[in-house]
Amino acid sequence: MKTDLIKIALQFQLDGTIDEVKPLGEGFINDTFIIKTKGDSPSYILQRKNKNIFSPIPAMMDNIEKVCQHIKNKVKQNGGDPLREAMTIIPAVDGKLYWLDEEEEYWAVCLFIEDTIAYEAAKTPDLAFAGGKGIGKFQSLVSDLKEPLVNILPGFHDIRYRFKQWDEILAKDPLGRKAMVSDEIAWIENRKEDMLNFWKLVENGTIPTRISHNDTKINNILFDKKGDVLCVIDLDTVLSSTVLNDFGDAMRTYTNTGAEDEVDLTKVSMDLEIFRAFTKGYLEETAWFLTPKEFEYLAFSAKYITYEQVLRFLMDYIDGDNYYKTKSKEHNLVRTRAQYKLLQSMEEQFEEMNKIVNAFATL
Ligand code: GN1
Ligand code: MG
Repeated sequence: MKTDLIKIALQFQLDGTIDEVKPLGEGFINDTFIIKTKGDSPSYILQRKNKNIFSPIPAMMDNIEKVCQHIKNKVKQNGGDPLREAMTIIPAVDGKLYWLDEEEEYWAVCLFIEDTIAYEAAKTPDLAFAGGKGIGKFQSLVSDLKEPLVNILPGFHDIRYRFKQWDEILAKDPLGRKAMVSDEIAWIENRKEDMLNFWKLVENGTIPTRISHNDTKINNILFDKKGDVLCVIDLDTVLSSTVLNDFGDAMRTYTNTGAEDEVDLTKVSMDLEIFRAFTKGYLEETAWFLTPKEFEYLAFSAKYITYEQVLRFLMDYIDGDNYYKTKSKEHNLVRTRAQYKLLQSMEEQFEEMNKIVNAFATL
């Protein structure tokens, strides 16, 4: 049955009269639409939230609302515009932060922020510097949020949990794809210990747990026309973990000279100048609260999250493409190889990356 998007949009407290509802963007997880209204009324973002991944959705929406309200209060105190510098969740007509349809699908709406740009790549150091400041500012703004968040994604960036999933999926091998990817499997196995050693420091508290975004890829940030970060979006994954996840995931996307699913691997590498610019912006906003251990592992976090992404794409490929939306049969494998090329490039430049972090850390 075709989903009646207008009917769904009408379940929310919107201003104005709906003109049209149409698909927006290319998210891998949720389905996203824009609700256009007539005249001067605002536009809205409508999302079908993926209940197979985020669970329970009502708790996720509560998390998002807590974070948004916290940021809005700070923005107001600083004389900013809370409707542009933070996401605004629009409740359903019954006051809930989501609407559950007859097919048990969860929908949520937020205000569309006009005159912004979302980038797929950081083409210039200036943009990377602004992105670093934006993510750093976000972390700094939520660093004193006292209200607890529900962990709706247990184990999200926890490599021990990912290895558990990995072992299960390799044992099942539902489509018999395992035999075709023995090189790729070795990429994962060879680095297992290194990754677990890092994660142990998070588990034993040597690296602190703080509120973090956990999905800081470049297109989850809205820039204004001047090139500054206006607002961090896609807050579905906000939870308590290490803030290094955010630095690492940003570096995975900002520094990549190719696409996440690049077929021509000669195009994929880590751009050290972009790394330098992002790190500078990020540390300008976060150096005041980061501990020496967090500084020490900043560069490593880029390798960690990129490695995790190689694992997640490969695991989804072997599992039969159940998690990420794919455009072709081999899409997850293409993504695996492209992310692995990026990981290798980071490994080659690791010493330089550490030097950059150290240079800014001592400023
Ligand atoms: C997903 O939802 P989106 O496209 O912003 C994924 C991230 C991955 C990313 C890979 C909840 O992000 O963890 O890094 O794809 N989000 C979830 O591009 O799994
Ligand atoms: Mg997104």
